[in-house]
Amino acid sequence: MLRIAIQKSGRLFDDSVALLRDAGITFGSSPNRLRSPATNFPLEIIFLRDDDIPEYVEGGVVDAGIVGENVLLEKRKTVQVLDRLGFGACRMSIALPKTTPYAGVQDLKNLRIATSYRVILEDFLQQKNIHAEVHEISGAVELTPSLGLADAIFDIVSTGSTLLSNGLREVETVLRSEALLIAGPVLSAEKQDVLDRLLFRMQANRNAKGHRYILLNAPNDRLDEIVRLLPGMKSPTVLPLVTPGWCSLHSVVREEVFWDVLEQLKAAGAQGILVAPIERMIL
Ligand code: PRT
Ligand code: ZN
Repeated sequence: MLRIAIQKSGRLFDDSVALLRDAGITFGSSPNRLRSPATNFPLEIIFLRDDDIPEYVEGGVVDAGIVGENVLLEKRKTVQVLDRLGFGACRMSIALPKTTPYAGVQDLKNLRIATSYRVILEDFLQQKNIHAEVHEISGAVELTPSLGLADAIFDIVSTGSTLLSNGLREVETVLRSEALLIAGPVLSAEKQDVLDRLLFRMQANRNAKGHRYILLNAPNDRLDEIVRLLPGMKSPTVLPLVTPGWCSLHSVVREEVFWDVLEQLKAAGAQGILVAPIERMIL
């Protein structure tokens, strides 16, 4: 039985639950639950505040967890990062009041910077050899300059609208973050096996999302050219059509290029092109 911690509520909750459910795992996730055993997989889901997850994973209270990279870096815990999950994307930036001039990091010298992420900020300042006064506060960091409590802030930014509505502008991006799957430094063989099965399922889903299934009819004399456009997983499947001189071709195409490939296929004489989503894909 593997124990995995996910955020109890907040920005990572929905995507974390969806990630596990898409991997075929069934469990309850009602808001007042603290733990929930999966009914069809040797997994127990523990619901925690995101700030606690790195420590619980490091200490072996849970075996794995889903947490923002920003939180992991701030907590400085020793864990394995097994996967980058592609959700919870944000950046951590230094922002100044719109009216404060800024020419480069040197302008941060001796400023009072408010943040909930002291460790990450201090690392950055040290790396740049800048002395500034770091004020650690637990919330509403963006209000501190207008209250006269700080000259600058260091905080999470995603759309930037919070900064904008507080009269602030982003001047340095220190970190780009997304949700990570982490695990303890040492796991038993049995737990590692469950984790590998989970990773396999997550990978199959991710591959499927990044690809489309494509079917088309091709004139035999243009087949080589069309096959070159569609390398597929190994090579495309080609089947003869009843109509002489034509065949049907099945393949997969990468999501990010599929419109370009479609245009090229049309130009190469392909007809009756069908593109379908893929549910799972194992390479
Ligand atoms: O209760 P718990 O401690 O578990 O949750 P929390 O309140 O500490 O965290 P939560 O749920 O707000 O965020 C969890 C994680 O989501 C963070 O650690 C990040 O990894 C990630 N994430 C992604 C974000 C954002 N985007 C984000 N925009 N976390 C916070 N924000 C804040 C940001 O600070 C700003 O104040 O959202 C506000 C809006 O951002 P803009 O730029 O879109 O206006
Ligand atoms: Zn938190």
